[in-house]
Amino acid sequence: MRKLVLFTVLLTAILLPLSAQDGGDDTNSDGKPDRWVIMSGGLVGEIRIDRDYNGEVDYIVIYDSKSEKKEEILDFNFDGVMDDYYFYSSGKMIRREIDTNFDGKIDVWVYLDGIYIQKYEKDTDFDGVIDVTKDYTGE
Ligand SMILES: [Ca+2]
Ligand SMILES: [Ca+2]
Ligand SMILES: [Ca+2]
Ligand SMILES: [Ca+2]
Repeated sequence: MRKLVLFTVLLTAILLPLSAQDGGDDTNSDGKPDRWVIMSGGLVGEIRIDRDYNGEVDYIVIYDSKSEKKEEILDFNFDGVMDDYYFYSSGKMIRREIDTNFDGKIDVWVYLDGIYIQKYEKDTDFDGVIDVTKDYTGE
């Protein structure tokens, strides 16, 4: 009997923080959650934010196992579809992918070394085929 009580207490202790996390934080006190922190292996794995408080996540930051920022995803025009992707390696931005016409498909790819652009590719007519490439590394 004693074991069962202990088990129940433990279970409650484990479940409570989890369910609170699922609900997210209400940072603007409007009664609706707008910030979610997803833990992974005891570390923050992901943060999701609803920047315009409409109930839809429009900004996500993903961290790697060393707590370094790995990826940032943004819904720039708040239409519910992510359109701006930032990829990082060792704290430096290495790539950015943008859906500039908001049709759900990436049409600009930028390759960087931190702040310096090395190369970019564009699909200017949005047919899914890259038609402009500029490489700064070979010049
Ligand atoms: Ca809120
Ligand atoms: Ca939103
Ligand atoms: Ca969007
Ligand atoms: Ca596009």
